[in-house]
Amino acid sequence: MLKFYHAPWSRSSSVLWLLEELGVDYDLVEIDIRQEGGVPEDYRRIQPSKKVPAIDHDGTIITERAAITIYLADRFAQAGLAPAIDDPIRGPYLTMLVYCDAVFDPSLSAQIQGWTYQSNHFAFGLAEDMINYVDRVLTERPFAAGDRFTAADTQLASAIAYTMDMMKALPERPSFRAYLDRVKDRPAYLSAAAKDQKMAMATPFFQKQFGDSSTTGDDD
Ligand SMILES: N[C@@H](CCC(=O)N[C@@H](CS)C(=O)NCC(=O)O)C(=O)O
Repeated sequence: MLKFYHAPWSRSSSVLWLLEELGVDYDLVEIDIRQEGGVPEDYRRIQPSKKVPAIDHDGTIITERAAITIYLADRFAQAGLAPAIDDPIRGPYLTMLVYCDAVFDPSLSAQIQGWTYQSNHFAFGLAEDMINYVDRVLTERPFAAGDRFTAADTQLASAIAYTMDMMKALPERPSFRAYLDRVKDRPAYLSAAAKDQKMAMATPFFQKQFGDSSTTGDDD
């Protein structure tokens, strides 16, 4: 049995997309990370920092989004989203997949927080270097690892879509836009997005957010 611990519109949304791509059965356990008072303490036995995503596959718990993505793509290899060990794109695949959480996410978060530092102060380096590197990668090849869609794209495209389109933190670059255009009509992407939206709109946090804004709109 595969249990997936998830919160809509969060970093675990890339894993939801991956699960849809893989076409496997899973039980979704929703963790309301935005609830008042925080995530209940008993979730810590699944994820040590009480974060999503996490999975429990036949009793084995796996945490950390990159590890979960590698695990699922390899374990359900019939979907063809994990380049084989001897595939020439296995190296770029692992690099980009891990890069998303080890460099993209923390360096951009540091920039959003307004941190001032030098590249050698932190393992993830500078956001500016990350942005130029991802731009170069996506100018040189159509997908994260090479010429075909892999599980690394569920990570990279989710990261770009969220930070460029929703947060407006990642600068718009033609390579980023063209890349999102290449993945946005995938049936698994669309079905994951629809599931996520439905779940998000059923959470008190987003109901309050969107409810409040529509009330404001009525008053105008
Ligand atoms: N290192 C974790 C980070 C996951 C993470 O940051 N998850 C966020 C969702 S966007 C979370 O659960 N936040 C809830 C909290 O910090 O209380 C991973 O890669 O899986």
